[in-house]
Amino acid sequence: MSKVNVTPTKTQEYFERYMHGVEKRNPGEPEFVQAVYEVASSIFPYIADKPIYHEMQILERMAEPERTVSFRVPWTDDSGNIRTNRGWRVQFNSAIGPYKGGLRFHPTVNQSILKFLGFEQTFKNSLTGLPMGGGKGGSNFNPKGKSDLEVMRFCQSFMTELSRHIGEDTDVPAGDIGVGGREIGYMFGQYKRINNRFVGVLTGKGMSYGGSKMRPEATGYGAVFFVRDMLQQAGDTIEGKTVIISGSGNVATHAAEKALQLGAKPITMSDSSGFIHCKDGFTQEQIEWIQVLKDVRRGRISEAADEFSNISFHADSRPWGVPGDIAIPSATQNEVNAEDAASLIANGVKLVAEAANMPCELAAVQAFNAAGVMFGPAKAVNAGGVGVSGLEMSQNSARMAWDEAHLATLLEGMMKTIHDSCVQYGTGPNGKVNYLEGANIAGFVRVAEAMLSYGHV
Ligand code: NDP
Ligand code: 2IT
Repeated sequence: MSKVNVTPTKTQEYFERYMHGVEKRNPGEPEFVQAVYEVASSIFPYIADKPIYHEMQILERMAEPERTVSFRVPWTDDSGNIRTNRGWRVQFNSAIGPYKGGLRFHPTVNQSILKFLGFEQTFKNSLTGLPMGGGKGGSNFNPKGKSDLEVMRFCQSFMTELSRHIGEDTDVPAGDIGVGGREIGYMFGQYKRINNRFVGVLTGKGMSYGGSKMRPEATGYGAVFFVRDMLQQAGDTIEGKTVIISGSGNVATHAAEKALQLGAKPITMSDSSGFIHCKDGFTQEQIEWIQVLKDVRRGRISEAADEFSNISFHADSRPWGVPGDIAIPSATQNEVNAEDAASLIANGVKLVAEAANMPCELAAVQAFNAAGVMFGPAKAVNAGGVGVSGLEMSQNSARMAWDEAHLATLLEGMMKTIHDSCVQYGTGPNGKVNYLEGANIAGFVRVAEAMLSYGHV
């Protein structure tokens, strides 16, 4: 074991050397390098006076997945053609519990994106306080335009291969982009059939077969609870604030719903074809209509403007040019760039909360910080989803189903605890909270302690 004598002045040099190594070992994986950069830039200053972390190579080990499997997923389309996709599971870190994290089905999925998501998931899951390691998986399969039967055949083939790598105490996948209740149902059914065991191997299941109340709502609701807690910490309130949301899937629609319930005014949503704007603020009826449009009818967001006269559609653009108090990006990674950030800042945005994973490019985050805009990082803001997944695992192990009111209380409490951990680790000498640093450090500490206990593994 090499002895390293670290002084704060050496921190930048160590950080740069570390990032150089990460880039060299992960060629062609810009999203993964971006995620490591963001975490490591908070952790290096934190461990500058804690040489044990350097001696034990904790950050070096954290940036290497414990295991990555990739596999062929053959399936037959409705015309009888054999199609081939690629599937992956990145089992990133199991220091504090079984690998846990979603599955994404989207044509852009590749190893870099799944590694960034698995890396982030490790720290996010740690923040929840529950015993869950980090993992992520998925496929470059595009569910758009596929029939239900095609999606079923794909999910069954995907699970036939994935099933040998997962288990209720080993690795517990869930949903993410392109994977919702329908896909989880097909995959759980196939796992059960192959293994002849009814266990909590997936979360986000339907209520009739082991799903948890509040799991569908958890990510979006949790994100808005976190926003409310950030505002409260700053002596402000969410009531009356206009909220700009991107995306129109599970996370976005539930964020809009909770914002409305807490007295705020959600005014935009989007999909990959453009965004919709409702100056009056979406009503509950409109939000539910959009949920059915996207999750059941699988239509385009422009249809909302055809249906409601107070909603306008803006093709091929994102909502960041619309004035508002709070922005909650809830679609995908790198959907807010420096230019978008400049426009949000010019329009007077007070708070940006990442409900999607890494939706803000680094330059955008830096711009928000420089402008004094409060910034809530994804691993804290969207942790309610995996948090309630953890509670679904507990209920499955105990063969119990808790009621909705109990789970709603647990979710709200969990978000407050995560908020307070960010405050504990992220408050600077000026009394201002840097939530990005706070979340990174608080998430890191627990995983690092466990890794130190295990020795050189
Ligand atoms: P959904 O599949 O339910 O919805 C995704 C939404 O984002 C859709 O409106 C989709 O539009 C849009 N979108 C996806 N990719 C792109 C893209 N490349 N460009 C523009 N728009 C895009 O996914 P979720 O709501 O579950 O996930 C949204 C984000 O939240 C992701 O970053 C995910 O990782 C994160 N997240 C999800 C959690 C969960 O519990 N589901 C938990 C924590 C984080 P379209 O329909 O046109 O494709
Ligand atoms: O990014 C995420 O936290 C998720 N997609 C949810 C993961 C989970 O296991 O519920």
